[in-house]
Amino acid sequence: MAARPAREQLLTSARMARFVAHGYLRLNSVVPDALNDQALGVLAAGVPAVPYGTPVAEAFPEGSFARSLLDLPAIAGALSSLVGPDPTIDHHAVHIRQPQEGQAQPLHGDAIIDVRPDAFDVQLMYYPRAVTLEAGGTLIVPGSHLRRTNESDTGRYQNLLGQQRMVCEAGTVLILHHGIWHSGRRNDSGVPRYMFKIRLNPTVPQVRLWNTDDLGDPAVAEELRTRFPWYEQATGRLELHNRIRLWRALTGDPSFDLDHWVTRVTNRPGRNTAHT
Ligand SMILES: O=C(O)CCC(=O)C(=O)O
Repeated sequence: MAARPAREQLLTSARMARFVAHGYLRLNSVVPDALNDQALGVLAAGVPAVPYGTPVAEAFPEGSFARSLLDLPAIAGALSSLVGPDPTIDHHAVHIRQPQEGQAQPLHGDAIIDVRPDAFDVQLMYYPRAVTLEAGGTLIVPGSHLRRTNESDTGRYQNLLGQQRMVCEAGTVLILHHGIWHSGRRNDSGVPRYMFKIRLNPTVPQVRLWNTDDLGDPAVAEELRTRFPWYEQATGRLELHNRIRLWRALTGDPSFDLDHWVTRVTNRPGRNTAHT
């Protein structure tokens, strides 16, 4: 990728904590019109596949549409904060939902059960045209990303409280934790819905890659405590536990906690609990 983004383009700790709680980050209208206009032709023609693990610079050479997209400062800053300086391509795909196509995807996560407690991939979803409620925007379930499910086994769930339908202006980008439950909805509008997805794998430990100046800000813990309306009373607490564990990994601070959730259940006197 391009040179390391300027510090002011990196995410703050509060925004990282928000990503850890919500499982996504939304960047409204960050792609300029000229690139959005170019996108339609590029996406309609198809973007050639690359093998798993291809470095971004090799997959998308300087001057290519996809590279220009990833090098936009707001996008480069967010990606660098989440997956580090030189991610590789897992895969990418153009998703065009045709007008009146009559079907939606079932709810799914883009992985079989993924047991990594201290690493994650991100999926960038880019919408070059405005997406209306009727136009088959991506549905996401905030806060679902750390619940370990097996790909499309969530497909039988419908209309979870707090789910979000992607309605956005042209040039909007979502950056998702790979585990988040999502699906492409039915396009009932009269225009195609375009989306370009790129999944990126980190190549460095995801530790303090963002702007950590505000790490001690109370806003961090506040973000991490977010509860979502679809959470169960008890199992919802497990999500706090999962987030604390991820935050420990991301900050390299094995003592971080919220109200002793993890401290309590890892208290095994006399044993090394550094990695629990
Ligand atoms: O088309 C969409 O909005 C979602 C596509 C999708 O679910 C995926 O790429 O995994």
